[in-house]
Amino acid sequence: MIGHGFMGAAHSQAWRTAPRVFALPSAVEMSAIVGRNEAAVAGAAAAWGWREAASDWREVIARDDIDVVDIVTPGHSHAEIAIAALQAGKHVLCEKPLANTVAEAERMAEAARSAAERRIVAMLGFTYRRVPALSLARDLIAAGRIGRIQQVRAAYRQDWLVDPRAPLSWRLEKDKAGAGALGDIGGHAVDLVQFLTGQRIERVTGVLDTIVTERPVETERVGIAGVGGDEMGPVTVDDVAMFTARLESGALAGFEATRFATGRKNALSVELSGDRGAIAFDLEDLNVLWVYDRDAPATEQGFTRVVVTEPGHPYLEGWWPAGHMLGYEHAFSHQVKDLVEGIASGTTPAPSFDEGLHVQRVLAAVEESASAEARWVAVSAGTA
Ligand code: SOE
Repeated sequence: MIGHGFMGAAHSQAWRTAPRVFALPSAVEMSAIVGRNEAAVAGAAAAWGWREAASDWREVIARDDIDVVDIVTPGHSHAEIAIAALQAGKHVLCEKPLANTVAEAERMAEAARSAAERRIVAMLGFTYRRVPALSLARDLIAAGRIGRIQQVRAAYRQDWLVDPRAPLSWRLEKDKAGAGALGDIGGHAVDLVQFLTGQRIERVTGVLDTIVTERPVETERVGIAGVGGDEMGPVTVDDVAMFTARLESGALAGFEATRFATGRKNALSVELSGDRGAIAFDLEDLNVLWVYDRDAPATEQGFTRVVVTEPGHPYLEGWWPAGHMLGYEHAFSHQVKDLVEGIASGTTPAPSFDEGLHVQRVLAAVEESASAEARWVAVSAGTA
């Protein structure tokens, strides 16, 4: 594993747990975790169960006893590490976003395509696809249960930046994060809509906003928000992104990504309206899927609350007896399960780097639209 922040913890827990919960085709050994801060990476290795801590990722990926490289660093280093690892013949799991720019993402996708010819797997960590309720939603939609999708609403709302004194952590620096709410959480919403509908986004129009333009420079990294001092620095990314998109089918989707939704902690919500029914989900209630069936009798119309905790539901076979809930961390174990199975069979589990590249292109198109002055159309006063 390269990196040892919040995502390092989430992925480490999954590497430890998945082999205990699911019957995997290969054994998992947590060999080495890599970071530049020697004391911090040694602490992470001890806390999360990695056999050794190391400081040079190039040395580690060159080793014969390493088969898989899991990249959990900020986006600006993904391309260099992932391409080097694939070229060294290692399977790669890369945390989202695939990269910070379309150019980097294109090079990564190319490296993944050529690695696939050698049965080397490159998987991207849009982990929410593996929340059981969302996997179930995808299955229902693919089976035609809501018919032709005519409209989609997707939002990822958090509020950890509402406080103007919240420090300037790396997620607010364009050179490290690539984009703000748009790239960090808007990318999840884009991936999810494309995953659920099975359709790509073809066109977008959007606006971006930075509500707090200066923040205290981070003095200590703690969690995602960090700790700030007296020195101030500029915020170089968006706080809020709102955009509309056309899917391949022509259906319209509305998106919002924000860290300023006061009171919303981790609310990734999606609602898909079809001509036979509808499906709705909110990550803040992640064991539940709302399903609406237009064919139900008129006297029984309404969204049905499906509790996704039964052994027949996706990924539930490995966990608790029927009716027992899962949380945020479980989807990471599902990701490890699918990755290890993919490696054993020589097939890349979705999402592939190509899918990540398309998400990157969507985000870049939103940025381009947001920077084009022509997008604003004044509403004329009129007389009627
Ligand atoms: C912070 O916005 C964050 O941790 C994202 O970086 C993750 O991708 C998301 O899963 C939760 O929120």
